[in-house]
Amino acid sequence: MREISALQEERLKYRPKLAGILKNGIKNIDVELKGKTSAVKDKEEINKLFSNIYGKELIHFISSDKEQTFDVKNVGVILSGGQAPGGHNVIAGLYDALKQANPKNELYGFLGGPSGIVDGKYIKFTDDFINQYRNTGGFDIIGSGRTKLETEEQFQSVWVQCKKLNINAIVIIGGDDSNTNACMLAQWLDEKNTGIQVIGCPKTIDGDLKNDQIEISFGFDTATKTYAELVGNIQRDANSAKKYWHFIKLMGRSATHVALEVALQTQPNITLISEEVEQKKMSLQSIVDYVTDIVVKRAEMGKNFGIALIPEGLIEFIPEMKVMISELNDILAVVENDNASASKEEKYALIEAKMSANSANVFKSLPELIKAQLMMDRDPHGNVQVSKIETEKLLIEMVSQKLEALKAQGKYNGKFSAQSHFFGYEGRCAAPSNFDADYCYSLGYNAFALIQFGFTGYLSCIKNLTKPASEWAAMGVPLTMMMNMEKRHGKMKPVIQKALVEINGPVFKELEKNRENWALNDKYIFPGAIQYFGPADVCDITTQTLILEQKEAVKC
Ligand code: FBP
Repeated sequence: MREISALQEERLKYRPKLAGILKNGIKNIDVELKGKTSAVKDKEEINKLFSNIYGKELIHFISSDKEQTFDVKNVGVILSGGQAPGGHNVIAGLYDALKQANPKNELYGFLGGPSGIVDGKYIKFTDDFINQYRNTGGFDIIGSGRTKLETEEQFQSVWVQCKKLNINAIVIIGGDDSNTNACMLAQWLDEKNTGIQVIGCPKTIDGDLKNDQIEISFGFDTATKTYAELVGNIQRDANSAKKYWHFIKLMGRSATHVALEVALQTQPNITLISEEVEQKKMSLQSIVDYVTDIVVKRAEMGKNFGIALIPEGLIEFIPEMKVMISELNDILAVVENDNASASKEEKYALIEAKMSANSANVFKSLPELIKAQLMMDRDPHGNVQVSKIETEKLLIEMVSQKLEALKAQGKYNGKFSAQSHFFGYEGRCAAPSNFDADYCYSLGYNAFALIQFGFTGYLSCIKNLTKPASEWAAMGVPLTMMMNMEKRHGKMKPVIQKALVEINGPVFKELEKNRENWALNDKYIFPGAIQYFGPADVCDITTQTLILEQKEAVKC
């Protein structure tokens, strides 16, 4: 019996392509400063909160003929938040750069996310250990977690642990919340003159950690290709049996980048876009009407089947729901605290009494299942756990009811039999695509370049990603550039701003241009599995999102 699959064995041998100038080796690069930066919003407030690290210059790495020498560095690394394909390669890239710079450098991995560094739980990486994880999916190399770093005690513990291990720099691999942690920690460590640097790496399958500099977070490429394969397979099944409507919820806590990308790769009949729902102020009922209308029209054509993609975060973008959830977030903590032993029904009554009349009506109108799911604990960053809210089932129920009513009026004569699916965890730990394997390796390698030159409060950034890796640029982006103030747990807090789908952007426009056609005429695409070996235009292609956005960026 094999211990690992044949594919995994082959993938371990894959040598990721390094970004452009990083190929010269970690010792043959130099820095070009590209001008001061400022926060995306709430500049004064952010400047005040992050006075030590605010407004630093953008950094470009350039090649240097002169071989640089640097002091020995010990680095600690943390995987933070939800898993995303390629995380192991970020660590491999960081490790290789660090050892190439000086074999005496050491890399420590903190276990189980940010809590690992607070509690002093770690391992020291070795060649043999790292080699088992190259080009593999998952975060199991050191585990992950969602602990929020914000208290004085936590920061003091981080400092104690770093002193114990003689750590000079910490790399936090995470999404918006985790890089908010990185920014807070960088400020604190700098304020205390510890000399310990903090560098972030842009991770999240959600694809919402991006801006003018960060083209895409890692993991989005592999996760969307994995979901697109699954959606394509279901489309084939639906088109074969012609008897089911499939309502498929796709992961992506807030922004709809994942569902939009999967829609462009598969061309389903319906794709809901949360940002459009918010912009057009669509009510839950108007979304149900939109979906029902397509179901009815297809039934009139003899097609009692179809595919609808539903973004995970939809519920929080429906204006009446958004207001209700925001009120619920503030009320819930108090109700749970003061009435811990109350029954579910008593809690509902208390909540409804404390809500505005409108929100109370919205809450009351929801099926029991959804009410209970909305009451579940928030994550440590104050987010509603939307992955646990079964919006796909809510829509099926409401569409069914509407169709029954239409049938009673003689306006619908079809059959509606629906299946619900949720694709999220299926894609988060897939083996990284060639793109993510290369991108992540470069991000990790580049993170060490930033450390080597003494930077802190920066995000590792690799650009020009639609070009071949040999043309990718290596950069550093100040974390404060991405920060703004937002309400969390009822209080205004500094956080990294999420990049939502732009309704006037080229990616949404592509869907908008085609969706009417895709709704009624079946134009399904079946992408199939991710390919790792073969021609570059099959194995190394990036996402439609990246291609369309970069085309637009070149035009501007
Ligand atoms: P990150 O923002 O940490 O990358 O996590 C993203 C995500 O995969 C979301 O898409 C999803 O809503 C959430 O994690 C699920 O969280 P959990 O893993 O805690 O169930």
